[in-house]
Amino acid sequence: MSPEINLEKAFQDRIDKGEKIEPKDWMPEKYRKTHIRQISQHAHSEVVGMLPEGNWITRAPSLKRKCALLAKVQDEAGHGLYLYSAAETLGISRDEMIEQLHSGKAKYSSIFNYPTLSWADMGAIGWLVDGAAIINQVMLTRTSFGPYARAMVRICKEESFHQRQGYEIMMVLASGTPEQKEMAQDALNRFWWPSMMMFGPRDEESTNSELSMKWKIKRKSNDELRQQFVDNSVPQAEYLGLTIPDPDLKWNEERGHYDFGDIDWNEFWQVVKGDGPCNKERMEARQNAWDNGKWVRDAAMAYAEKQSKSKSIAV
Ligand code: FAQ
Repeated sequence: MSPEINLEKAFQDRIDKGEKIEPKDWMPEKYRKTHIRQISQHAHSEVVGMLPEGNWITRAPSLKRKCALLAKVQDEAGHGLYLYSAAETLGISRDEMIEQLHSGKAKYSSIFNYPTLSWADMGAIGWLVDGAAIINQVMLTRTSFGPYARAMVRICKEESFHQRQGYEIMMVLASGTPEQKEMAQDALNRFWWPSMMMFGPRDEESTNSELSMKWKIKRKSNDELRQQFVDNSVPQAEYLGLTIPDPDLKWNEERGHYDFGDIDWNEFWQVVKGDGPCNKERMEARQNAWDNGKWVRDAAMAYAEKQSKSKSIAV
């Protein structure tokens, strides 16, 4: 057996035993690359995900709502930072990851390319988008790469606060005036299908799943997680007195799950490929933030250099 095959076998044995892989451990090049791809895309999603909600901070209906939304958006920046740091342990720099986002080489979640048209969208995002994110991310707290799994523990706790604040906004609107209830229903109508798409393509079209399952990066498939999301969301919508916009949604006694209608995969791929309602606007906002923040990065670097020079003189 060649030394490379031996290493691969020992690596797979560790994964099968449920051991965590740490940054300095030997790993197949493809495992390293897959993690850089997934973790950096996840980080980009958190950072781009701040934009649709940031849009509503100045227009939140009360001081209490403004504080909660501000805290949520700040948490998302924090999630981006933990995740960029976890990816950096695999030998890629933050600058390279940002460059890949700006050039379109790296993706970010399709969901953040939809506009936020009313205050109810803040409720729908918290309830559905964070709800979908938690289902996917609880699985990731047990992923095989140590720094990613550990980052996900704290992220999941914060996402669960986000989900509750969103659902509470929906509860208040859904039990408010007829106009408020209508706003809540409209937000559900617009965010339901894009939230279903967050889990990625159907299993048979998920190109990365086979290896990711073998390496326990993913522990449940895209379709399994999507089903879990539907099963969780239906009673929540019923409690709100709102209707999920899917005429084919019905309980299947035999499967013990809800059946649901077809997802528009053409729309999904169009959005992923850069042609969704807000892709251009989102990338412009990120590029501008990067350009306008250059003086801050330069000043921080100059300060760090000055500090290290004065330390070396003192020694
Ligand atoms: N959007 O082979 P698969 C959040 C791509 S965080 C865009 O199944 P994989 C918090 C995929 O990259 C939300 N692209 O891929 C928050 C691949 O292309 P590639 C983000 C997508 O990686 C809430 C191709 O399709 N969460 O919401 C999408 O095995 C509120 C084939 O797909 C994460 O990133 C999509 N929806 O499974 C923030 C979690 N789906 O890369 C603010 C970590 C698939 O080969 C406000 N990521 N693609 O060129 C994951 O768990 C996985 O990466 C999946 C996709 C499940 C997203």
